[in-house]
Amino acid sequence: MRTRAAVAVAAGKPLEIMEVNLEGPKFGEVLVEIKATGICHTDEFTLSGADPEGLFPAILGHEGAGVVVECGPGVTTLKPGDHVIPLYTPECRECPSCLSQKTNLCTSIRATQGQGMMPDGTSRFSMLDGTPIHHYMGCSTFAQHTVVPEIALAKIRDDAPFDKVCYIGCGVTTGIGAVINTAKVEIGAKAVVFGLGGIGLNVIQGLKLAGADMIIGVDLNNDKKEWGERFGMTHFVNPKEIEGSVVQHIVNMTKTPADQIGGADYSFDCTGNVKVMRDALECTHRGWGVSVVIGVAPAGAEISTRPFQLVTGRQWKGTAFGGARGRTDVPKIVDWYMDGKIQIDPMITHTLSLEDINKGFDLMHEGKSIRAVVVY
Ligand code: NAD
Ligand code: AHE
Ligand code: ZN
Repeated sequence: MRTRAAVAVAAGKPLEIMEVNLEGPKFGEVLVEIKATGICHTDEFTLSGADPEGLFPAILGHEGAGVVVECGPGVTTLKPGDHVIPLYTPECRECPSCLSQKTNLCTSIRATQGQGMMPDGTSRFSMLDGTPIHHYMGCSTFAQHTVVPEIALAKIRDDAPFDKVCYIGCGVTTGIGAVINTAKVEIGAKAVVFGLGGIGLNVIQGLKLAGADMIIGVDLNNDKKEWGERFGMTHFVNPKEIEGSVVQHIVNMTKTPADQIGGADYSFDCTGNVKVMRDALECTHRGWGVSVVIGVAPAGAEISTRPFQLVTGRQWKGTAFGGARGRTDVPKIVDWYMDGKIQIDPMITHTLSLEDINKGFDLMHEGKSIRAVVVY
């Protein structure tokens, strides 16, 4: 069949909207009509050329929601008409990682996914002249139709709006999951969130749900103060507007008469900047501070700190997709949204057509959007 897609033809170039060929689903695969997709900073990271796994041409997009059109042979858990969210972290429930119950990082198809291919090592997408186009993160939601392995689809309820719950395909789950699954934040905690974008605001929302007392947001953009406050941020810091280091500033803010050491119980990097990651670790409390890396950093970037920071009890952790097991957890998060337990609508600041998808990237660069969503 043919479908419309925004194709990343080369690093650093705008996406090109075109008709592409899409082969039907093979064994264990499912053809999905994408109804809506968010634009995440990770799409921009790969499009920019900073992603060591970036491949071109490719159909990017990994934050979608849609409807099953056709199931390939061997598919048993989905049928045409089911509403689904594609998962860049699949859940096969059979690989050593899934069976370990220690991680959400299913390894069953990670190698071919990283090569921009379906599990059999081939692509379903091609240009009209026959040139193969890579899949992206196993999802390729910047196409009106896509093929996704069955194990990488979460079946969701039929009454959830696609243009909102698509955000659960990455940003919402990553932010809230980082708090609940990875950091396991407890009631009364003091936490710091670096970067108040589409992920950071969901970390704030998660911290509020978890019952944190002090939620400090850090961003270079003062417009983000009001955004953070809408979701539960109690204090805002713009590192450009303080005296001295952001680490010392946060340590001072978290001191109490009874605790003159100071430091946050938890911190979260939602910027992808390795200097920020260091600050995020070093502003946590001696003895027990936990810092969670969420941001993804360019090829060649490395994090550093004095080992003393770890010797004295701080822990560095990382999280992908908020530690969520997609097929199990995503339908529950959709229920939380439908039951009013979490907010999504206010964070979707812009709705665009596929033709205008490059405007979504412009809005992100200008710091004007939280999430831009393409509706097909
Ligand atoms: P975004 O562009 O919406 O937000 C980034 C925010 O960080 C902006 O508000 C920006 O002003 C702020 N910022 C930039 N540099 C800063 C600095 N030095 N100090 C303080 N604030 C700074 O991006 P997003 O969609 O929220 O994504 C954030 C990061 O998370 C990206 O690196 C993205 O690739 C990554 N991400 C990771 C996962 C995961 O599973 N680990 C999932 C989704 C996104
Ligand atoms: N290809 C990049 C890695 C990017 C990365 O870490 N991706 C996250 C999801 S970001 C979603 O917006 C992830 O899931 N990582 C786990 C994995 O298996 O990729 C690079 O740096 O090579
Ligand atoms: Zn993402």
